Amino acid sequence: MSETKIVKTTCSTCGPCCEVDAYVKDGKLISVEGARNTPMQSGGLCAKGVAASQYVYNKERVLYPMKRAGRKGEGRFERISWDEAYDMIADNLLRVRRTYGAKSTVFYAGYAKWYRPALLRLANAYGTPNFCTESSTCFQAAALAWRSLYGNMICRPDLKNTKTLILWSSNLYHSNTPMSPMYKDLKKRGVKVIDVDPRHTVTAHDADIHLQLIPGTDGALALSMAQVIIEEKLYDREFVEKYVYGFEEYREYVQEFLPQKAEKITGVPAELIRLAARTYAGNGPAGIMFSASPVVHHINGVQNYRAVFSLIALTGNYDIEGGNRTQPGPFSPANEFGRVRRFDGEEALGQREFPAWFDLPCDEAQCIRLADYILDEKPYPVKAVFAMGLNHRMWPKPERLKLALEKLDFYVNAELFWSKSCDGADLVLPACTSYEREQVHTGGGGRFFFSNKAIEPVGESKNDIEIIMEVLRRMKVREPGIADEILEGGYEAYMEYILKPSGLTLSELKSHPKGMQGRNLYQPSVKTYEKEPFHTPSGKVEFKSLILERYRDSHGYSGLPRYGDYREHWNDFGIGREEYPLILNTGSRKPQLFHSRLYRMSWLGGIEDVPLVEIHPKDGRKYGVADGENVRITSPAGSVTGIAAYNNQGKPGVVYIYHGSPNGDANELIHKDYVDPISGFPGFKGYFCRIERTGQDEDKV
Ligand SMILES: Nc1nc2c(c(=O)[nH]1)N[C@H]1C(S)=C(S)[C@@H](COP(=O)(O)OP(=O)(O)OC[C@H]3O[C@@H](n4cnc5c(=O)[nH]c(N)nc54)[C@H](O)[C@@H]3O)O[C@H]1N2
Ligand SMILES: Nc1nc2c(c(=O)[nH]1)N[C@H]1C(S)=C(S)[C@@H](COP(=O)(O)OP(=O)(O)OC[C@H]3O[C@@H](n4cnc5c(=O)[nH]c(N)nc54)[C@H](O)[C@@H]3O)O[C@H]1N2
Ligand code: SF4
Ligand SMILES: [Mo]
Repeated sequence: MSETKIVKTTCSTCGPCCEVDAYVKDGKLISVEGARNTPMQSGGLCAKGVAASQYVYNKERVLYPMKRAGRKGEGRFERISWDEAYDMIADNLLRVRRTYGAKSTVFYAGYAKWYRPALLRLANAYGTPNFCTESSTCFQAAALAWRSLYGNMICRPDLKNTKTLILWSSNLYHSNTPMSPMYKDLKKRGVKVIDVDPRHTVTAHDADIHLQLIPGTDGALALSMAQVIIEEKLYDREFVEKYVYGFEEYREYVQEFLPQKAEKITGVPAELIRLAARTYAGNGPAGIMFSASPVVHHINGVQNYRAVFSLIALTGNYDIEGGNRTQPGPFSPANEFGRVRRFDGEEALGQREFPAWFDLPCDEAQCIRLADYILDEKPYPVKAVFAMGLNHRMWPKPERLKLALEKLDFYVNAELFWSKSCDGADLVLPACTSYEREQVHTGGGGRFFFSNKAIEPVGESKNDIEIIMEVLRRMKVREPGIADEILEGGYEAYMEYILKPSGLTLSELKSHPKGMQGRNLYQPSVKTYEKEPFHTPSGKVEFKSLILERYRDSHGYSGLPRYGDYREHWNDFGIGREEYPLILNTGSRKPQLFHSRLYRMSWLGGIEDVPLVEIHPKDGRKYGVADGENVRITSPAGSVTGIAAYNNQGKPGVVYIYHGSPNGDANELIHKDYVDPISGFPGFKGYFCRIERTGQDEDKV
């Protein structure tokens, strides 16, 4: 019998890549705990992380390269060797490139971030502008809103020095558990917290002021706060005069949002709007924490966030200690690595519909309409998709995308699990988890650490970057022009490459389980704008965006952060509002779920094996639905069944459902064209529905 050994490694079941101690016996992962004796780790772990063994040894893991053996979509596959798989990929991708041009191939990455720079390199070497990721629904719209104002990367709040913090839609106890100790520290330090959230969440519970707005009315709330701040002369006149473009028009526009009027739109009492405005502007320095998704999961999401982000410059909280600061560089060269999309003047997917996405600029294409591009062959044919972690459940009307993928000439998906998105593929490749590979990580503040391989890869699964590297090599043999020095060097050399700017070597890092401090490339600084102009067309913070103005006539964009209420726009989408009286909000995070991927784990997914339809008890009574009853939710785009769960965290009038369930996907309820015209992000959190009993409750007992 062998001893149980503890391996220092990382969990990457979701985003943060937490350091963990893996307990391994006889080559098997027994259990996982939060890392001990490691900076910033407490030994604790979130619910998803604790369930690691169910993740790694899940019966749905893809074990071998599998080639389609039946009709497309039929789901019959046969095992082949890696060698055959690589040849098949190289031959087919090159065939599509020769026949239709490189842009007809999409390289796609789902929500796993670590291999993206390498995949982008592969896309660049191949020559397609269509490198796409899950960011077609996440983060990029917030980044776009920010860049339209400030011209740089989103500036995060300086939590160490802030006196007031607005959490503008961020339920970090559920969505970012590793941040919760920070939140507790803020409270201990006496920082005033304002939480903007339609639900009284655990995070809202700890806030000093909770602005419980109707989903998607964030823009009206922010404009109203601006109105108070300007009216009461709480704004930073000097900063505004020197550095802001479009202030006069903005000042005039915000007059339309007196708190009494904003109360009617947002549902937030006028007095609370005033209090929040005075606290944010008067108890500085103050920061705003943004989220990658809820505000921009609305059809006016970009403008709503523009209105929110304007408050930072208005109050002079931009790039000062305790405000929202330009990053001193996270010192993570791994992030910088390869992050430039090669364009060569080729039209990328999404460029016609969402031109600001590209002007602002973004390093990937916008693939929210991927199903349309494949089915309509417009603006040009899309014939191949090389995907790593493509899950069709991310998109609105996922079944439509699933069918579209079956129409492709060639579709490969590298996956941990056999998801329904694999059924339509020509080839499915087994990828491994973080427990089965080595990886160099860049932590905060220039700290690097090495994640060991805790166990051998399950089945014949491989590390995604090694797969990418071999695909490149096989293409190069056939087509020598397809080359990339870094990808050709092998995975060890790749890790060395990432480390290079830090001055550390891989062998040093491997022998320091607690990690090491690398050379600091960037010095923190404040008020960078005193030294260089803003990277916007005017060189100033653009309350009126000149890039958005470019598309006023062609796309109807407005340079000002104009508030458009989705509840007034239902007509544009052919929706009869009386038939769908409730607002539908899908995907607010739950601690035990992560999009579509964790339902298959009984410890986690078992809590919700069919979708829970969270409804306020008042609405339950109004629509004749009891707690626990089987219900049908119907929207103008579709219908899904689930179980009614009374919940009074939100206000009456809104129904909340988590997405991605194999037993009723809320995304089937969202119309494919219900998107923000600027970003292309779907209105996941502000659509319309009705609820009714299915009358099938007897079946349950
Ligand atoms: N209704 C609604 N829809 C939403 C949202 C919402 O709030 N509401 N949120 C949106 C947002 S913000 C996001 S980010 C997206 C996320 O959407 P997705 O990125 O599709 O997220 P997942 O469902 O986790 O699917 C990712 C797939 O990658 C696989 N995978 C995980 N790790 C690896 C790996 O290391 N290698 C490989 N090859 N595969 C891996 C997983 O098994 C999974 O099948 O969903 C969006 N969709
Ligand atoms: N456990 C878990 N953690 C996750 C994920 C997961 O799937 N599961 N997904 C990860 C990903 S991809 C992302 S993008 C992040 C998202 O991280 P968060 O944004 O923190 O997560 P959410 O729960 O989607 O949204 C936060 C809060 O926004 C509120 N909200 C909903 N609609 C609106 C609105 O219109 N306006 C405002 N102001 N608030 C609104 C919700 O009530 C919720 O409490 O979470 C990440 N972390
Ligand atoms: S938050 Fe939880 S699931 Fe996500 S990486 Fe950390 S431990 Fe793993
Ligand atoms: Mo996301």
